[in-house]
Amino acid sequence: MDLYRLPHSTYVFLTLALSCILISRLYFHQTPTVRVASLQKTRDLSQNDTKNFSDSIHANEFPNPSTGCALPEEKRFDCARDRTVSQAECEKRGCCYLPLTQTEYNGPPWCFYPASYPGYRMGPLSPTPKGQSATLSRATPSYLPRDISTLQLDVMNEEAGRLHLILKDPSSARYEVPYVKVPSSKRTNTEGFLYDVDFQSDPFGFVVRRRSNGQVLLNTSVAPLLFADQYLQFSTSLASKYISGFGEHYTHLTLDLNWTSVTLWNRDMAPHSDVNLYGSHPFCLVQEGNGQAHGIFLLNSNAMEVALQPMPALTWVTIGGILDIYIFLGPDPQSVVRQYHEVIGYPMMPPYWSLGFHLCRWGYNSTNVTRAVVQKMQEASFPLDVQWNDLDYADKKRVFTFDPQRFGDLPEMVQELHEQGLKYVLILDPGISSTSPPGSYKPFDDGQQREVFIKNLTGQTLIGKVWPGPTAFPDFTNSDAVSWWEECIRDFHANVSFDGLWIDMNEPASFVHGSVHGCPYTDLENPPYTPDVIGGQLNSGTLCMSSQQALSSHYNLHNLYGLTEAFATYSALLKVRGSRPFVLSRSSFPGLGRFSGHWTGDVRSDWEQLRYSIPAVLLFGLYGIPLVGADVCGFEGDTNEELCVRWTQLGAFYPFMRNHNDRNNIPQEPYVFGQRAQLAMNNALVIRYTLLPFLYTLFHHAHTSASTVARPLFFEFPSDPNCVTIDRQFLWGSSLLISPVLEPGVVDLAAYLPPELWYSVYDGKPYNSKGQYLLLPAPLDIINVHVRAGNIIPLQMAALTTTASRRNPMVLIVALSSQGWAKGDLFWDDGDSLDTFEHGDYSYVIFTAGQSQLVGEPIKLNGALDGLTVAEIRVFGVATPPTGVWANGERVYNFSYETDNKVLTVISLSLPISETFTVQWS
Ligand code: MIG
Repeated sequence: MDLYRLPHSTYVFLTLALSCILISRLYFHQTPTVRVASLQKTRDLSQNDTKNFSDSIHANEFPNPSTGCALPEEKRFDCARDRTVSQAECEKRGCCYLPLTQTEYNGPPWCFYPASYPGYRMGPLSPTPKGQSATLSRATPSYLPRDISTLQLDVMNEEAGRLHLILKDPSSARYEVPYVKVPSSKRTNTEGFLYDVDFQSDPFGFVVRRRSNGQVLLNTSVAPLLFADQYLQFSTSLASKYISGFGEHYTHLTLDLNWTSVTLWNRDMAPHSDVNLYGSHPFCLVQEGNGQAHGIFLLNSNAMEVALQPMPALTWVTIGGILDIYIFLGPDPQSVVRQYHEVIGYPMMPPYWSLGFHLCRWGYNSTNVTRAVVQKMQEASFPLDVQWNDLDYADKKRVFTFDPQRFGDLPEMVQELHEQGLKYVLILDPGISSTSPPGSYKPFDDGQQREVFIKNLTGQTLIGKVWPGPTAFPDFTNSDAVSWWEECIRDFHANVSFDGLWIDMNEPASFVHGSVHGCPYTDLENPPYTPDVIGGQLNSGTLCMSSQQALSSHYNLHNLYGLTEAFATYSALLKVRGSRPFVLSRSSFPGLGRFSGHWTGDVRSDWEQLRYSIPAVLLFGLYGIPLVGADVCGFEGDTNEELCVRWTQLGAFYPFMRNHNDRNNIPQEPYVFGQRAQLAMNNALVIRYTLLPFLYTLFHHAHTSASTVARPLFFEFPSDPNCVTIDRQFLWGSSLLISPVLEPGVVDLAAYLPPELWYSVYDGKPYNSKGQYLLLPAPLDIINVHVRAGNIIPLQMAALTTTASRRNPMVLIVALSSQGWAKGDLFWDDGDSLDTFEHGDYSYVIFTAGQSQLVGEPIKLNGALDGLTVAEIRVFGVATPPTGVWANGERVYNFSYETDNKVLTVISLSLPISETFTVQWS
C-alpha cells in the first residue's frame, strides 16, 4: 500500500448522464439565462468548449462596473481582510470606504471592492495535453507584498461531474499538496457533462453553471483574485445559503453565513464554537435549493480562512501553496460526496471487531485495574469488543515502553483478552522523549541516528514538549521515518500484541509554542497575514513554522501531520499484524479515511456537546472518514446518569462507538450506574450489536462506492425543504432513521419523519408520514429508530463480543412498501483480512420481497458464510393475516401475526444463508 495509490472507481456515469439529458430537455424551454451570441458553445471540448469571451461583453452574471461603490451590504467584499486600514489607506487601494454604524463586531466590511476592481487579465485559452490553459497577468501591483504577477490557469474538464481548475506560478514551483491526488482524466467530448464554465477576461473571473437548468453555481467575478507569495484569495457567489463543510469545527450541519468565518489549522483544542480544531477539510457541499447539490474542494494544506457572507458568498484565503480547485456537480448530495472521494480516496474497510463497543479511560493505571473493568463489564453482561489503555501504560509516559510495575504483565493481559475473544488498543503519541539517558530508549536513539525527526531552521532536531517532557517529532514525510516507525511498532508488538493503534496529539500538539527554544523570526513564523487561529500565532501549541521536513517546511505541511502519521501507522500495522489495520486518529486532512477512523476529541460531558456530536459525525462522513464517533458520555468533566444513558443510546448509532473518560472525573463505565440506567444502556448496546451485519454492509458500500454510513436526512430526501438543515436526527444508510433524545427530562420526542412509510424497528408499528413532526414516546430506555418502507435489514443475535455474535443466527427485518415490496443486502467476509472485496474473498447476498414472498440469494459466494442461518424473519406491513407460511416450499408452523401493527413473525427457521431460500406467506 502506498500513500499515493488511490482506488480507481469503475463507476459508470450512464444513469447520471441520461438523467441529465432528460432534465436538460425538460428545462430547455425555460432556461432563464440570456446568452450573447459569442457565448454560445459547441459541445466538443476540442473546439474550445470553455470559451474565453472578450472584455467588452459581460454576461448578466458579471458585475456592472458602473455601479461602483453603490453595492448592497451583502454584496460587499472586504478589501482589507489582510489588515485593518484607515479611510486613506482603503482609498489608496482603490476601494470604497463606507463606515457602518454597526455595533456588532461581525458585519459588512467598511472597506470593500468597487463593482469592478483591476486585477489579473486573462489571455486566450489554448489546448494542452490535459485540457486548456491561459496566462493571467496583472499590470498594476496589488496591495499585498510579493505579488505573483503572472499566473498559469489550467482548466480540466475531467469528468461529467468534475471540473478542475489550477492557478499557479508558471515560472517557479510553489509548494503543492502531496498524497491527495487522483491521476487526472481528460474527456475529449463534454457531451453529457453537467456543467459549463465561462470566463471573464478582465478582471479575471469564472462562472460555473449547471447545464441542465442554467443555474449559476459559482461566480468568482464578484471580487478580485489575489495571488501573492503568502496571501492567496478568491471569492465566489454561492448558489444557496445551505453550505456544509469546512471542518473541523463545532458547528451545525449547515454553516452560519451571517458575516462569519472559519479557520482551518489543525490544533489540539477541545471542541467549542468559533475556533479551529484538530482537523482541516477545505471542502463544502452546497444544496442548490431544488434537490440538487454541488461541492467545492480547494486542495491546499496551508493555514486558511473561509469568510462567509449572506449574499450568499464566500471568500477563501490561504497563505501558501497554489489554488487547486475542484468542483463536483452531483447532481445529488450523495454523488457530490462520491465525486469528492474519487479525488481524495475511498474510505478503508474497518475490521468487523472495530464496529463493536470500545471502552477506554485515562486513568486505568494498571493491568489489574484494566482487567477489573473488563470483568465488571462481563459480569453485568455488557457487550464489549475492545478494551483500551491511555498513556497510563507507558513507562515515564514514553511511547513504545510499558511501566514495569503497574503494567509489568501487559503482554499477559493482552493475551487473556484475546483468549476471551476481545481486542486491545493502546495510545501512541508522536512525540518521542529526547531526554532518556543515551542507550536506554531505542526509539529516540535510532531515530536520531537515522535522522527521522523534524529539524529546526538551523538543522538540529527540533525539541518540543509533550507528556514525557522534551520530545522530538518524527517527520512522516520522510520515508526513513516511516520505516523507523514500523520498526518501533514491530518491536513493541513483539511484546504487547495490540490489535489497533490510537494516534493522539498528532496536530502535532506541543505544550510549548514552536519549540523549547522558541522560533526564529522569519516570514514563515510571522507571515504578512495570519489567519484567525486560536492563540494568534501559527506555532501556538505546535512546532515552529520554519522547521524542516523532508517534503517542505512545517508551514506548508502542518495540516498533513496526522494524515502522514496515520499512513505510517496503518502500513506498519498491516505489515506487523498481517490483517486489516485499525487506526484512530485525532488530527485529519482529506484522504485520512483511507487509513483511519476519527474521534471528535475532548468533548465535555454535557447536553450541548451531545447534541453537536451529530453534525460532527455526519460531516466526517462527507469528508470520507465514516468511522467516527464522539466519546460516549463525554470526556471532560463529570457525566451524569441520564446524560450517559442518552449518550450511550446515540453512541450506539455512531459508526465508531467508544466510551472514554478523562482522568479526574467520576467513572462512567456502563456498570457504575443504577439498575434502570444499566438496563437502558444494555438495550442500546444490544441493538447496536444486533444491527452490526447491516452496519458492516454499509461500510462495505462506503469502501467500494463512497456512499455514506451515518447520513444526513437531506441526502435521502434532497427535495424535502424540511430536511435541508436537520441535524438532530440522521440515517444509517438510506433506510434507518435515528431520532435520539438530546435534552434532559424528555419523555416524548418531536421527531421529523420524511414523506414516506416508516416502521418502528422494535415492533413494526407503521407511520405513514406526509413529511411531518410526530410526537413519539421516548422514555429513558428507548432510542427511536425507524425503518424506511421498502428495505430489508439483516440482523444477527447479539452476544458479548463480535467474535461470538458473528456465529449467531441471523434475523431479517422486511419492511414492506405500501405496494408490498422490499430489498436489502448483506456483505460478509472473515471481518479481518485485508482487501477481501478486492480479492474476491467475500460473499454478497441480495434479499428481495414482493408478492408475499421473501427471497435470499447469494450472488457471490466465497467464504465465511458457512454455518450462518436465518432463524427468524419479521415482516412489517403484511396487510392481511396469513393462514400459512412456507420456507423453501415446506410448510412451517412457528409463525404469528400481530394484527394492530400488521407484523408477521416467523421463528425457528434454519435457512442456510449460503443457499438461495424462499419464505412465502398467504
Ligand atoms: O493532553 O492521552 O484527546 O482522548 O485521553 C491530553 C490523554 C492528551 C488527549 C485526547 C484524550 C486522551 C488524552 N490526550
